[in-house]
Amino acid sequence: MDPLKQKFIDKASALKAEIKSLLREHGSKKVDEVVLSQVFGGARGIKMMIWETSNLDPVKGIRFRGYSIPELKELLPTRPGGKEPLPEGLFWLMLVGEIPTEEEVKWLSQQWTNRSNVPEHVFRVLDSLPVETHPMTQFVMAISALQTESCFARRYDEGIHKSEYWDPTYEDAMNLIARLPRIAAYIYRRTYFNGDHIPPDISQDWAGNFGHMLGIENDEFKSLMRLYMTIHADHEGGNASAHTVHLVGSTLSDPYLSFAAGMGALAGPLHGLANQEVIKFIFRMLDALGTETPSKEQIADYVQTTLSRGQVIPGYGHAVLRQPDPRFMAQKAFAEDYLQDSDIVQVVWNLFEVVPPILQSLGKVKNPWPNVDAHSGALLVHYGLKQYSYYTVLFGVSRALGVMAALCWSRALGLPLERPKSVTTKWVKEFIAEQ
Ligand code: FAM
Repeated sequence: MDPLKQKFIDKASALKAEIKSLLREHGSKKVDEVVLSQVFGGARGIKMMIWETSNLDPVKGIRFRGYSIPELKELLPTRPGGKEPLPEGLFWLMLVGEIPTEEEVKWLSQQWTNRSNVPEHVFRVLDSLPVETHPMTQFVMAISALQTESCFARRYDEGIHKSEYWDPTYEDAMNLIARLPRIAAYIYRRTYFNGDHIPPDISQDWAGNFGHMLGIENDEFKSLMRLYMTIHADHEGGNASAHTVHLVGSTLSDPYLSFAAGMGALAGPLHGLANQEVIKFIFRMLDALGTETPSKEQIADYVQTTLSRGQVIPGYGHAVLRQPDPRFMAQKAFAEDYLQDSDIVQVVWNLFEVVPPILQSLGKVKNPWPNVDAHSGALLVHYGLKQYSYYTVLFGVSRALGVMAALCWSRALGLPLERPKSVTTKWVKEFIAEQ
């Protein structure tokens, strides 16, 4: 058995036994109380699932297995001489809870290279779609087409014992992650470059090779891709894409179909599509103002006009966070290191000053601060990746790392079918009347 798989099942078996005795002793302890406004309000804050790979603190932001993004930048292996962490290292950490060595990360990079072959029929499915099909639609369809390769579906069909579900889930997770950059790059090149595809360079790491296949041969851009793929990977379990993968996976739908479903959730403008919406918002603002370098006053006016039209300011606000998103701050730090002089980055920084007080003044926005999506587009534009309809695909490739690691845990821990309770408003009225 491969060393990561062995490590994973050793850890998961130990935790499974621990959970069993924990539930035997404390299973009836109350962990939460639900009020009516939460039932009508998108289930905000209700503790209702297990997600081992990361945890989101409203003030401190995301912690991957307890580590903050600045800590990961210190601790995770990088390319020789590089500054940004390799996403391979984050996957290892999320899967087994340990910071990997350089050797272990090298091994994982090689594994993903070995597993990266995408069957021809997936490209044929993509090529049959109109080229103007939204890249996220193409992404979902390609992942669904790839489901023919699912080890889980095949083993289930053959009658696998439920104690072994984790094994083909791990295989599918590793194979899917390995194949995603090729699929995502294919979508980019067919949509915007007339199908002028770039073959993989197997000497590169996972994110570096992705950058190469996109066609942006720039070391700084590849560093950005390593950072981008690391910080977008996981945001605990309740966000829409992660929760969808978790829910669909709980039916024992295989990892490919579960991930495709999650990508449908990521494609919503209140979630992952916000990264395209932010840059669209910025481009439209610059267009409307007739300048690349608007003043803070001009930006403030434009923001107010947007709000008065009943539209949200994309990239701002969050269902859980109550401080500037550390993922925004990590990208800001990258921009401070590499591209201080970029006009579009300056616009993002001016928005960071202007938007929060305006949102605060509305009196209803719980978090006026920027989230991860407020910064990413400006960095991509700087390096020439200006086709913003594509941005959510990048987010999706990264998100696979977290949700696939978490899915391995769900199957190894034997988590059951998820099935919360819904009620009707009639039930609510009767409930109130009985109080
Ligand atoms: N601009 C204008 N209004 C906003 C706002 C924003 N950026 N963020 C929140 N609000 C409004 C919100 O629409 C709601 O108004 P109504 O009561 O009139 O419906 C009110 O403030 C209270 O909302 P909340 O409790 O503060 O936020 P929610 O938890 O309901 O929603 C978000 C959270 C993320 C959906 C919301 O802040 C939003 O729409 N932001 C813009 C879209 C965005 O950037 N999404 C990306 C989130 C990201 F981190 C990700 O998933 N990738």
